[in-house]
Amino acid sequence: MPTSTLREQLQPAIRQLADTIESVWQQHLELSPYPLPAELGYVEGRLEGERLTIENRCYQTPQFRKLHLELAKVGTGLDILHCVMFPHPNYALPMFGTDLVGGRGQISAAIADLSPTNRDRTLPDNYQTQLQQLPAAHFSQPRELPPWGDIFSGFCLFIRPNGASEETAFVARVKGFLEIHCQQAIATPPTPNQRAEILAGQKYYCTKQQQNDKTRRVLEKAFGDAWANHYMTTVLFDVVEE
Ligand code: BLA
Repeated sequence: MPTSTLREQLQPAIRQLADTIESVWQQHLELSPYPLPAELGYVEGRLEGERLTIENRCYQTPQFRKLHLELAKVGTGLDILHCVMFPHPNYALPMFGTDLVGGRGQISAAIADLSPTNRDRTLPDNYQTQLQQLPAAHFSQPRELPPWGDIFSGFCLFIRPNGASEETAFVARVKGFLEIHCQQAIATPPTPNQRAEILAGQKYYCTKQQQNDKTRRVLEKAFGDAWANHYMTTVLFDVVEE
């Protein structure tokens, strides 16, 4: 996969996480291109006189409808990584999501989770067992989830990393989440009769994520309200009836 020029300009932790996500995907999954509308692959807007650049990478696999990795830069002050893995609705799998937001040498928000989307909103036993076996990591500045954050599991990690060592530890733990998820996904047989429940769970997840005003505000200021809403509901957190 080509390394982008935007990626080279982003904070080291964001570059490390982007490289890690793509290498775990390549190692474990059968990737094919995901057809994103051409005008949404690379987008530029202006935020209060500063340029917002967005670069999207999207794939699909037999188990996943959409793997989305987005890198964004707002002027010189704000770097963003966003990633979500949307399972096909015939696979009873949780949603992997991560967001890293940083500016001026510091990551202010680092969040990652495997979020259950089944009716009772619990992770499958195999996931729980494997997640419990990941090496323990300590972070000095945990952050509190916003009110819409009831979609996240008990394994959700939401911190403000303190320095390079905590950034590295965050990336390592997210790599652990991803490896567990990819291994479980390829070992999970499809369950065609759970489509409605799986789609309802994914819809709930997306509806909650669309309530993130901090993301919405950044997009609105650069591109306007209508474009921001379109982008949040069709690219970042789209719900499909497939
Ligand atoms: C927080 N997301 C944020 C913040 C900004 C963005 C500016 C505030 C940072 C801070 O409080 O320190 C902005 N994030 C973006 C933008 C994009 C983006 C513009 O992805 C895309 C272009 N968000 C996700 C995913 C998760 C997520 C997949 O996209 C979780 C799996 C979570 N982001 C998330 C949470 C917060 C956040 C929980 C904190 C929200 C709050 O404190 O209110």
